[in-house]
Amino acid sequence: MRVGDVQADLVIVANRLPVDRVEMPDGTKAWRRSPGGLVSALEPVLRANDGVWIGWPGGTDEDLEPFEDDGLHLLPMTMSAQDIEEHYEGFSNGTLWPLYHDVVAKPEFHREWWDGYQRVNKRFAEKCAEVAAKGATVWVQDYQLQLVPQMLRELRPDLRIGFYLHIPFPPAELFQQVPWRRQLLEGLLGADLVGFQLPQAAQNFVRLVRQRVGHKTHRDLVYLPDGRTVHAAAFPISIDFVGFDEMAHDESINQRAKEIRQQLGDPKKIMLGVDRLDYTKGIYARLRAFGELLRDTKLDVEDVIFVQVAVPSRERVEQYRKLRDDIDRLVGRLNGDLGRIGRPAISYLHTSLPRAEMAALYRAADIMVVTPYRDGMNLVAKEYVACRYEDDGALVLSEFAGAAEELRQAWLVNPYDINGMKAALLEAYEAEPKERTRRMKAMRKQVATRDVRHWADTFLEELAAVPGKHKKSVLP
Ligand code: GDG
Repeated sequence: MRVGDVQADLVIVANRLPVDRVEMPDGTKAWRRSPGGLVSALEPVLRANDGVWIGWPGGTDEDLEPFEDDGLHLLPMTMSAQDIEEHYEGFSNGTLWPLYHDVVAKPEFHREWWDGYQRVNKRFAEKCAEVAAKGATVWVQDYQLQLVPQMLRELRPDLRIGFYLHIPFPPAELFQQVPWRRQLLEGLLGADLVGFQLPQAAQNFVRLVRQRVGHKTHRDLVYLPDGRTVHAAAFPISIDFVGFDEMAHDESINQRAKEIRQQLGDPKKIMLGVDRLDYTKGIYARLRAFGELLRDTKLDVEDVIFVQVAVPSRERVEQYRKLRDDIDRLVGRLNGDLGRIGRPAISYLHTSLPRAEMAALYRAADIMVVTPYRDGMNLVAKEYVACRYEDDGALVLSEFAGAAEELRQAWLVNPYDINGMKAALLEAYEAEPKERTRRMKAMRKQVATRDVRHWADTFLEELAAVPGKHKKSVLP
């Protein structure tokens, strides 16, 4: 297939391409693969079907030709500064993101943002309509593109369209706030299959469609007046378990894990948090809980250190800048009040790390602390589990992360309950090795069987089963 005049049988549409545009030291531009789980899950399917991935490569106003990267056909979408401000930073991350995460922060509603959201969704839908072969399968990803399914169906009724939401779908009481709630629901109803992380989210969606759009529904099916049915169901996303397990066994990674422990001053125990610096992730409350355990002398800086990696994220959005300042101040205060020479309470890194370094940290950490206020799934929790091939280590996990539905043997906490979090951190810290092993074994079994391949396969199988003219399966 030549990418210039593509007619693809499988099209992935996502806000971002699986590669980033980076500037080399000599000023030239190059592509760097973003090593996400989504990419490794979709790569085999994309290859087997000679598929195309449509998305924004980062940067503004750069018109780029379709190109091939390591056998993947990529189709970059151009975004202007205004598109980014209104569609991406505005409606996607200033309105939908906080609203869909239980209004942890206050969502803002601006009509210009909505205009930008519609405009960008339309462009993605048009591009997709151009490149999809007759009867092709299209898989639209995430909250930035909720209008694409309907826009695309209007242009190309022959396509089989799936949509997957990576973040939570809120209860009706919250969703109702959006002035454009009906348009969003109708946008999603353009798909044949709408996938969510959890069954509760699929139920929220079907209930809202019944109440707000007035369509007939039965369990997880929506009946449209034109005779089409839309299926809403849960497909919990996961990770490349084998890939992480292999990386965790790597000699150099284990060597690096030992070195990290030494560099931290050989503490008895290392606690670890790894998150995008996002207000949904509960970083502030978690560090406070840890600080109080030190202050109450339940823990001692001679024995334990908390390593927090906060990956820079959405830095142009005001709420994210404020969060960064708040956490900077808290870490400074805790280290100032509770640390000793060469023994800080918290080792704080505001940076993104190479994958190998992440794996080494997972290997080094005795207790992984994942305490979001709300999270669609949380892959970090699953990655930690996948790296603990000796069945040791403890996971402290928020009840409000999608992952808590599967990782029942974690020390589950309510992140709003600081005392509860303190108790769970302490329990995980003091747990007998036998108890940790029992829990970790069960969790590893879960993640090993329900990996990201399973996620992609079940979604695409279900999509292929939707009644219609197109009978061909897209699985390799
Ligand atoms: C959204 C939903 C849902 C993190 N720091 C570095 C790094 N990472 C990688 C992790 C992990 C991924 O980024 C983060 O995924 P999460 O699931 O934890 O969180 P979100 O970014 O909020 O993802 C979430 C997910 O979509 C998938 O559907 O689970 O609920 O919010 O894979 O390893 N990777 C590298 N360096 C870092 O510093 N290389």
